[in-house]
Amino acid sequence: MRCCSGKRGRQRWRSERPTGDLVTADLFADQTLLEEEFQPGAFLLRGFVTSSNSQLTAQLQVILAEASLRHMRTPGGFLMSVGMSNCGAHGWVTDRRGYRYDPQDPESGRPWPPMPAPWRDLARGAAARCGFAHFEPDACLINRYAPGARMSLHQDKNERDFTQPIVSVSIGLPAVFQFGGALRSDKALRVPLAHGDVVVWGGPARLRFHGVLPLKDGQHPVFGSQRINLTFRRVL
Ligand code: MD6
Ligand code: FE
Repeated sequence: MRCCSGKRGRQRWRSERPTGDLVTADLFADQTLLEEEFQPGAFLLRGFVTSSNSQLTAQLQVILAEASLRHMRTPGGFLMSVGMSNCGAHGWVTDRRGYRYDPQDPESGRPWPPMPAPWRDLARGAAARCGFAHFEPDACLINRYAPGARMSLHQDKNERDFTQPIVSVSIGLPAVFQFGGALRSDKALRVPLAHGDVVVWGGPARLRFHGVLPLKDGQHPVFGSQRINLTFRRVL
């Protein structure tokens, strides 16, 4: 496994995080690597989220009151098991006409709610940590997984500039992220994601197929029986 910032071949442990907020241990007892480049261009930052759960809850509440979660239809007509909404200048939508970004919520005809500044800062910080210094997200897709919900293997390719990474934040119940290859049929790696983990995805990994296995039932002490995923992108 390679490290995600600085020189290749060097691993970075939580004690090296510049924030200095976690100085208790170099390693977890199980030697879990906290930051790793699990495939070239794909980075996992475990526990990178520092916002409190009450901040996250309040920010989500504001956005979802304005643009509620909904199950969108794929161009092929299937109803997605994941509930979705957006914030920021552009929102990802799908319907019978196809996948695209829309500056307005098609359900309300209004612009999507603004992206909270702490969310934008979190996404920029995670990207910078992985070598993507100038990431300025203009879209944040909010995905809500109830137990059983899944996301089948897909590529993220509705954005204009593939030199820009995607930053993905996991909240609530754990999930298994699938990370495949350049073809849908390529064998996929399974990456467990927990509350507070961030995945940064760019460079040679940018167009890899990826997905999420059906969410296992469970209870998160704050977020209950669901997983929320925030994916930050640069659309235009
Ligand atoms: C999810 N994530 O984790 C779905 N795409 O709920 C994605 O589809 C995704 O996490 C691109 C990069 C990172 C991701
Ligand atoms: Fe994706």
